[in-house]
Amino acid sequence: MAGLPVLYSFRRCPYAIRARQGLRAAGFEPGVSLELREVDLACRPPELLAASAKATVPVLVLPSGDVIDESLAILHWALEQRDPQGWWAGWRADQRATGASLIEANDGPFKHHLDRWRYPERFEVAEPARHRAAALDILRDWNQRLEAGGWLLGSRPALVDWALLPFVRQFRLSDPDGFDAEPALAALRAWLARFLESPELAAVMAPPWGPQRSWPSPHWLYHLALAEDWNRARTQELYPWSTRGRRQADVGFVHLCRAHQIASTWQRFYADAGPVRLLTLDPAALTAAGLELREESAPGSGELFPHLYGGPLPLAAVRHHASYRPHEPAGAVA
Ligand SMILES: N[C@@H](CCC(=O)N[C@@H](CS)C(=O)NCC(=O)O)C(=O)O
Repeated sequence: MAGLPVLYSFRRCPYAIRARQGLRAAGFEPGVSLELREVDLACRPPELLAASAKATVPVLVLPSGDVIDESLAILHWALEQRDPQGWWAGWRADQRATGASLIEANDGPFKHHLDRWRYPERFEVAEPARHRAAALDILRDWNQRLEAGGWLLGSRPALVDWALLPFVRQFRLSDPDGFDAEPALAALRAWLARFLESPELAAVMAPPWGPQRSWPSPHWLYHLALAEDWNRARTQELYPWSTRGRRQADVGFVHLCRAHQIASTWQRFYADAGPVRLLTLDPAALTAAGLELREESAPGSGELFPHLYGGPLPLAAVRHHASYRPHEPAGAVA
């Protein structure tokens, strides 16, 4: 997929949803005119860190090498390419300015209060209800605007609607019953309900826009493990396996693979196994632990695979572990 814009995204992130919606509206299609790389924020790929020092999602890397690492700027870039639904085109300067100030209120105070209400421990907030009340004040203001035409700037959706809706969705998801019972929000609820049922949202939450699994980086190494072996290893602080049913002490090395070899390795050795975990390994941590990586051919495959020599797999080099299935379940909107 060389030569395509690359979008680093995180399925549930409202900023990333915003960017995906804009790119989709502009006619981009993952796997065709854009490469989408789903990111696990607990284990960001080195390619994302190299593109953007702040490494938040979304980040768009253009074929020219230019990097856009703000969701709003990605939205604007997308609509500059094509804007068939008039999210930006056709609005007057004063309407655009109103939209910009609403986005400022969303990305600033509304998100601030939303986060502190949702995650009081993380933000060391003593009275989360105060933050919910402050966010509701902002929602009531938006509700008034929506009463006239059903959309923030009038009777059809504009960029500002798509920019704010993922955040209002997040607010409702935090306490759906409380949100649904809130007085003076009827127009806003109708606006959000249309969004929640829209093909626009469904499309960006399901593959290929919203994959369930993270993008495997060619800079990392991988190891498939039976979930029961991995769980035991974590309690015993030792993973003694080389591959399924064979110990490192007997084989002499640990079988690893690269990003493009994960699915075929699973197919060959784990297809009939129970739950399997995919371990993501940092090669630098392996060599820092005094171990040696050798590229060796695997009998029957005609391919070179990385083999780890010098001891069992060090748990400290495992950057991430997640359940692995080669085929993704259908993406639910959650
Ligand atoms: N201003 C940024 C905010 C993006 C953002 O904060 N994304 C979150 C995920 S929802 C993130 O990457 N958080 C990780 C971090 O802040 O390190 C934008 O609009 O793109």
